[in-house]
Amino acid sequence: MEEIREEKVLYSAVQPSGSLTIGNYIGAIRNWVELQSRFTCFYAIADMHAITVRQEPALLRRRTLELAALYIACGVDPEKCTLYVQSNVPAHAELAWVLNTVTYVGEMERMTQFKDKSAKHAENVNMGLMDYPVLMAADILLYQAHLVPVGIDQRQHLEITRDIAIRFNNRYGETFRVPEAYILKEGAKITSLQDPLHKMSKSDENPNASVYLSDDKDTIMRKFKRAVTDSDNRIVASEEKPGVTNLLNIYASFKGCSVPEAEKTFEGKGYGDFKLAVGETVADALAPIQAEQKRLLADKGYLAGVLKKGAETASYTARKTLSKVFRKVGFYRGD
Ligand code: ATP
Ligand code: LTN
Repeated sequence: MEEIREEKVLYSAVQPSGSLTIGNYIGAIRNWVELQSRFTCFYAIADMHAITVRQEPALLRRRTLELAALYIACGVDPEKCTLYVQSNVPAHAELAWVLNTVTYVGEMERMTQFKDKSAKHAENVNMGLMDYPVLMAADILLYQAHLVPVGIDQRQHLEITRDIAIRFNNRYGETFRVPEAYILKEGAKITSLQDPLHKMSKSDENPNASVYLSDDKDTIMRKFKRAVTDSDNRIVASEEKPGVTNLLNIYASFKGCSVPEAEKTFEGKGYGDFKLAVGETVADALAPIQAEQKRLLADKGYLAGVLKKGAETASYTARKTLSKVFRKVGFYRGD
């Protein structure tokens, strides 16, 4: 264990584009907490990515701070990792510009997320939306990251990041580490409570489909009570029972037990009791996180200090890579 520590660099980010769901928590942030004591971690709030779809400026600013508080409330420790806001480190935009020149328009047009978001925001298919993966590549490559913990939906962006890094290295000489996606199997996909064949998503239009980390106990209980299951009353995980399986996954994730252990707990019980227990478990787990987030948000000075220090640390590492890049491509540096 000791050997791995400090050696490998890990990078990840979430956009401050809406309230996070328990899917984001189980699939992403909770893992960050575990990984921060094993690796050198950079965790960012990707506000520059967020503006690729329209955002209300005041709301974006508020959500950025709320997300910082939420990371910390979930256990991300600013003493153990570098926590910062993407737009506070100008090197991201600077590197993205250079990387644009080794990326092809055709590649960007083929990205699944670009196609999905273009369809969803047909009135605003802006250059930033298309350039999203290049900015993400810049995020990761600036820190010479070995590993990028993300959910399965981000795999294609990681592939293009690797392609861009390899292409730049071939053209200009060894500059970037080629990163790898780090996708954990457990909890990689929490599904919608209303349509358990699809992923739970923070931008789902049906509020009953997702449990938000900010939901109060009554709301959580109501959403689980209405969760789609099936007509036979057995509480077992199987492919034919996606709704029940998802609830068992959620329960096991929050209780810290295995799915077979969860099945045992509910042997002989009905769906009513089961849903009640899942709701109680989630609400009990979220209550201290919510309280801590609220406490942190009341201390704006502390949060500002954490983010300032994070941006300074991140800038230091990012600048080193950026100087190397500028030298390699032939930018005049005055020496
Ligand atoms: P949107 O609905 O706007 O597409 P999202 O809920 O999919 O957002 P992202 O901001 O794209 O969330 O993702 C943040 C992180 O959370 C990513 O690493 C992503 O893979 C992970 N994640 C998102 N939803 C789930 C889910 N249902 N189960 C597991 N992990 C998830
Ligand atoms: N695209 C990611 C957020 C993101 C990210 C990153 C993730 C921006 N930059 C760098 C990993 C590494 C998302 O929407 N989940």
